[in-house]
Amino acid sequence: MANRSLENEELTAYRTIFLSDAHLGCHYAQAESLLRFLNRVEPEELYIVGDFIDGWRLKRRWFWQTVYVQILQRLLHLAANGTQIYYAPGNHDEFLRDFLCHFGQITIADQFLHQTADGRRFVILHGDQFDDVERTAKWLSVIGAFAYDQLVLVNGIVNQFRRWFQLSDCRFSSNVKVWAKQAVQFISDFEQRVVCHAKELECDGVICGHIHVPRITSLNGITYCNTGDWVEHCTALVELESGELMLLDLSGQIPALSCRESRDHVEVLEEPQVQPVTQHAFADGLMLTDS
Ligand SMILES: [Mn+2]
Repeated sequence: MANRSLENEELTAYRTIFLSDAHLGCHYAQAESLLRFLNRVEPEELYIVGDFIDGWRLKRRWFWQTVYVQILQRLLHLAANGTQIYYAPGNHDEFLRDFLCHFGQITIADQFLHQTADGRRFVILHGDQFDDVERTAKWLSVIGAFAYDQLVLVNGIVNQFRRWFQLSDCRFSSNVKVWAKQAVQFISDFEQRVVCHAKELECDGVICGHIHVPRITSLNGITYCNTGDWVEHCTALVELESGELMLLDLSGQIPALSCRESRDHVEVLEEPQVQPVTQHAFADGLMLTDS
């Protein structure tokens, strides 16, 4: 299947949009692409699934661009026009975990429950809570984040050379992660843990971010969705009016366009189950949303 970019295509009306790991404040954040995407959508609900702002980076060296302000302005504009915005902070923007609140159209909570139009219940959270390295050896995670940044930098330089020779870009930093056997084991453990969490909450699925590996699949009968990121990929998970979930690739760099068009990367979701409508309520740090 040929790669297609959504850059210049008309985007359909989405009921809900889920995105994560924009890492604003990091030099490699693809903030312009994110702004272009946000300018073209007006969902009923927008979930920001953590690591939207890179507090670790900003603490080391303040790096703030006009485009970040434009992104925040666009989010406020969406909220003013009726979009409900739900923000589940991640490890890089964990400072927001001290500000769990609900004001107007914007809610910040550790995790949310979302019900799709076809009645399935999903737990929404960043996912670092289920990353063993993050929980037990944070220093290792900080070194890992630094090494990752360097890898993205080298990858950018290599791609610059490749473009001179009219070769397509390669995604070296993702590949290094995927080639390493331990990394594969890490991703699989992570996915199993978040899926267990969804099962414990009697949800049909989980939507998370954190590991920068965009994916929709079914694991042990639970739908696992990872929104990807806006550093290496430009991906967002969207819910259509029917309740169907799709992974969008806004860069055209990976062949994951939609459920129907690339089964290799994104699987079609199974038959929906009808669930009772949940109410807005806080319960043990879990925010329930009523749609
Ligand atoms: Mn993270």
